[in-house]
Formats: sequence, structure tokens, C-alpha cells
Amino acid sequence: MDRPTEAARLIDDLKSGRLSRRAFVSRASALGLGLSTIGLILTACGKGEEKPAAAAQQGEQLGEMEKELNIYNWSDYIAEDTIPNFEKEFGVKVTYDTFESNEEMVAKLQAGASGYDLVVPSNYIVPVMVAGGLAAPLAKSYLTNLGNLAPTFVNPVFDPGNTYSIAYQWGTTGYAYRTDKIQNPPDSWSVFLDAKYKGKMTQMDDMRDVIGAWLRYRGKSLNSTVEAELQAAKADALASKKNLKAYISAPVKGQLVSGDVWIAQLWNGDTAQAKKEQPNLGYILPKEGCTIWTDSLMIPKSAPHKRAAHEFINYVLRPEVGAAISNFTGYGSPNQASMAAMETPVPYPTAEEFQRLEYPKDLGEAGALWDQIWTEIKSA
Ligand code: N2P
Repeated sequence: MDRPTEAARLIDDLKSGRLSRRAFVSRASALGLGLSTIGLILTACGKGEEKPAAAAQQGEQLGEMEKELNIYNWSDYIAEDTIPNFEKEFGVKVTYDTFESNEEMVAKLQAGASGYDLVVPSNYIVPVMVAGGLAAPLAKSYLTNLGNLAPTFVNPVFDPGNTYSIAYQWGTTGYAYRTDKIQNPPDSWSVFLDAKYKGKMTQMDDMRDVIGAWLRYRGKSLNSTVEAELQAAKADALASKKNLKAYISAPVKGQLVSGDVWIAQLWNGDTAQAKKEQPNLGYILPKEGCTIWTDSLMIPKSAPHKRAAHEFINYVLRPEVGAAISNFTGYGSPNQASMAAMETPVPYPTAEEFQRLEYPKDLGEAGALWDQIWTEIKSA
């Protein structure tokens, strides 16, 4: 049995009482689930939640369309007319908030009473949210446009059967640089160790991207759970921090445009957005390798407007809506019908490029060590 299936069975056994809470903790740790994940599951099960399968069946009946929808998405990650057009067509008032990292989004949901109907997690955090009881199973009968997804985004490893999530956009984490300021930029993460650019460089305010890049720099997986490898990544991060202006994610775009920053670890799409204002921008996928990710639409279990949330997912799955989103964001579309409707779609990586790309996965128990190392890097 694969790990997600085995984990789901353990959760079922816990809920039905076939497994004691204590036995659950030991079996779940043996499976590699992180302590924070196990804690989330125990909390959720303590509240007497129903089994996923039963919930999925109930989820097929969503009732009347609601008049409101609350969306929580990454910043700069939607076309300008996506929301107004949806509001007009469906008679729904949308409230739209943004976040800058998966961890920020999950913390908001865990705090409770967020009121959000749709969130947009990346690969590695989806199973953590599912195990923590934060996700509602999708009622597929409402998603009539699901057939537009490209086959590679159907049934992803992080969410077998697309039970809880539907791909929204995908992209990579490399680095952006000012072509008018930097001649011959190295195609290596070592650029951040070069004091020549001190004070003109930034890295993402994101534990997975920063530690992940330094792991790859030393030839390791960006999903490493090996303490010695993580300590080496920390040493490189501390050495490069001396040259950095800041750890900053999407908001660095303005500084690249103005020239306050010349080199910024960044996602491909946000770089493309900045390039519309500042043509002297290039983007590099370092030779040591970097992250490729898929972000997906997911409905929180606590969502107050689940019917409207499903209608929104189905709306995004329309060819022209998905195409407009990717045209604005500069990211890849997982929708093959949208790809066909775009003039310059971001092509899916070639096999050669894929050798340098790696999907982020749930870190299991090592998540706590990653958290600790990231705190040490940030506070140094
Ligand atoms: C939004 C891009 C976020 C994608 N600006 C990160 N997974």
C-alpha cells in the first residue's frame, strides 16, 4: 500500500476506534508522518469528524448557490477580470485576500473562523492539510469542465484521485536578474555567495525555497530530511545572507523594476510580470536544480459557501478563463484547452529540463528540524 493510502487507513481506524490514539501515533510516525501532522489529525479526530468517504458522498449535494465567496490566493496570481466577470455572471459578491507563503495560509486556516471558501496550496502542503482535517472533499459532479485538465495534472501523487484539489497554475523557482547590470550571470546558486553583488540581492522569504536551493547547490534533494545535509545548507544560507538585502518573495518585483535589487531568487511568472514593466530582466534555472511546483484550488472544510466555491473552480477550468489567468500571471496553465487558446503559453518542461527540477514533498517528521533551521537562519 502506498503512503497516502496507508495514512488514510490509519485515520479511518483511529476514527472508528479500531486503533487507540497512542497506537495511532506510533504507527503514523513509523509511516513518516511529521509530529505536527499527527497532532493536527488527533485534534481533528477528537472533534468527531466524519470519515472522508462519507463526507465525499454528502459533498455531492451542495444545495443552492450562495451569494458570497471568500477567496484566499497568492498575490498577483489572477487576471484582472477573473473576479469581476464571475461576480457578474453568477450574481456572487467575492471577497479576495492574498498571502505570500503556504505556511502563512495554513496558519490562518488553523487559527479557525477564517471564513475562506477557496485556498491555493502547493504540492507538499496538500496532504498535510488533508490529514489535518482542513480540506473538504470535492463534489465532482459540479466540476463539468474537469476534462480540460492536461493528463499530467490529473490524479497527482499529492492528492490521489483529485479528491481534494484541482491544479490552478504551475511554475518554477529560479532567479531573476537585471540584464543591464549583470554581465554573464552564473547559472548557479553560487551567485548569492558572491560579495560583488552585496546588498543588491534577495532570496525568497520561504523556507522551502531557500533551504531547498542550498541543498541542491550541494547536490542534495530539496526534500532532504538528513540532518548533516540540512546543516550544510544552513551554513551556505548563513554565508549568503551577508550579501542579501532581504528575504522577500513576490513584493521584490518593484525593487527589480526600480534597480534597487539586481538579483532575486524568484518564481518564473512573477519575473515575467516584472518584465512587462522592466524589459531588462532575465531568468535563470540554476544548473544544480530547483523547484517545480503545482498550486491547486482547494475548499477548506470550514468553507461557508461550498457551492459557490465549486462553481468558481469550474469557471476557472473554462478554456478562456484559464488562458486569461496565465496570460496575466506569466505562469503555466494545467489546462490543455487554455494552452490551446493562448498565444504564448509557458511550455511544459522538457525531459532535459526536468532533470534539473524537483517537486517539493511533505517533509514528515523532519519538518520540525527544517522549521528550527529556518528560524536560526532568519534570526542570525
Ligand atoms: C504568485 C506566485 C506564487 C506561486 N505570485 C508560488 N507557489
